[in-house]
Amino acid sequence: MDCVVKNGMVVTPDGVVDADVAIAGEKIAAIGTGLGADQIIDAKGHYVFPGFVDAHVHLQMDVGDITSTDDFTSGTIAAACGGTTTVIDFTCNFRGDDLLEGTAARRAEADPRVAVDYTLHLTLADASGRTLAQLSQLAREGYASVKMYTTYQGLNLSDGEMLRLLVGTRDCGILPMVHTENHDAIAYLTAQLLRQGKRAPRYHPLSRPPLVEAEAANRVVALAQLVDAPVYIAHLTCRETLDAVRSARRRGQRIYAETCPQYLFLSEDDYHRPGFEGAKYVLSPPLRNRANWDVLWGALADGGVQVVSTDHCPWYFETQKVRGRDSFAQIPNGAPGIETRVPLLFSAGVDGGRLSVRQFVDVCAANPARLFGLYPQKGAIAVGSDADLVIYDPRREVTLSAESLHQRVDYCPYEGQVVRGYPRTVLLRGKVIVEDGEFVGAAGQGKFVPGRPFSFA
Ligand code: DUC
Ligand code: ZN
Ligand code: ZN
Repeated sequence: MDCVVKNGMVVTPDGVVDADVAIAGEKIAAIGTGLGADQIIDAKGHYVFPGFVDAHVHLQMDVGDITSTDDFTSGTIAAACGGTTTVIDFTCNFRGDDLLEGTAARRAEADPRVAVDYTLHLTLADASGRTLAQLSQLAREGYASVKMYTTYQGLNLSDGEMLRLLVGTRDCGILPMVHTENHDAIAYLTAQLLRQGKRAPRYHPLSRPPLVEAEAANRVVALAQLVDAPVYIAHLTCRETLDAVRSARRRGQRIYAETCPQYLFLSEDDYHRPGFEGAKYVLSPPLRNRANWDVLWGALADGGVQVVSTDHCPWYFETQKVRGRDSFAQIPNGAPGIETRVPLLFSAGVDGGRLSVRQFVDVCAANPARLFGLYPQKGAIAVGSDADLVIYDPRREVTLSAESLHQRVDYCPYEGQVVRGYPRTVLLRGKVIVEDGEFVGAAGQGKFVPGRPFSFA
């Protein structure tokens, strides 16, 4: 054994056990008591969690002439400090682009820079014969998921394209993640608001109300039912979309869903902050009313929603968000969250009594790993799994603040919020990469992790 994490409360797939976790090379070699090795890490009084998996991040993503502020190094260092050891980003090709080229380009950006392990959702922006053929080639090379959009110029798919792609992904054993908002409805509502002179950030949510999201989700779910394809609904925000997911599942459809911390902790009230500050919260789908918080927490507890990921997509408030001073429609969409997801979910979820420790690990690690073909290499503390471990102090109190976080951006949406519980030590494939909350690893140490075809029961 190279290393033993001793005396922690180890969260295994079978429950929480007081045990040691022994590591040989990059893998977990044994879980038991009285284990020894040259290197001992004391975890007494701490949880030992599997490294957390963030299934939805946008690092160094170009939008027009600006790029989201965290690159593959800064963003994955922030992820690591927050307990996340695997992230799933996206290829950045648009309609008509060559998917193989897009994938190779994104790999070239990420491979030398990542500080944690990662994989990519393939963005399917058209349903051409070439795209479908390239999809099946890439599926054989270990890409286990795709992203499809019902909105955004250059990305939004028609219903016919969606159907063909649902068949293509189904036949490759690939789980499609779908951004569901009705493109034409957003365009109509936005134009109407701007015509009425309603240009401030607080009008952003009115341009994309819950029905805009739920209509697209219902439509995608119906298309998936027509061709018996599984679907994963990205960033579900509200009761209306949850109803679509729940009724599909009652019909026997394989429909999965994620939500994000912003929809559990923030609300449309944040758009009414003084001055232009509401722009910090302009992301899509938008924040909803507070009544949805309990709806979403309930769905995480009862399995209605399987995953909490971040949609991390930070923009500088001072230089980038301000582009939308004259129109909410020009504010770059997105907010930071890659570093704060796990502490927020543990604090309000486990410490706050809304989730069991096991449910917390399921939604933040095990379920995303299962759905995207990485389990049990990722998302589990089990013999043979990668030795990605988070030694977590359940009592440490931290005040979240842009100043102390590692995310490369000039604000924190949760500024001043106190969380109880925080990662102390983080291991990636057996190596300590975070110690006492500070990153001690290296850029480029992360690896691309090939996924296996979809088989979630
Ligand atoms: N919405 C998206 O759809 N993508 C990136 C960030 C955001 O807010
Ligand atoms: Zn999206
Ligand atoms: Zn996104």
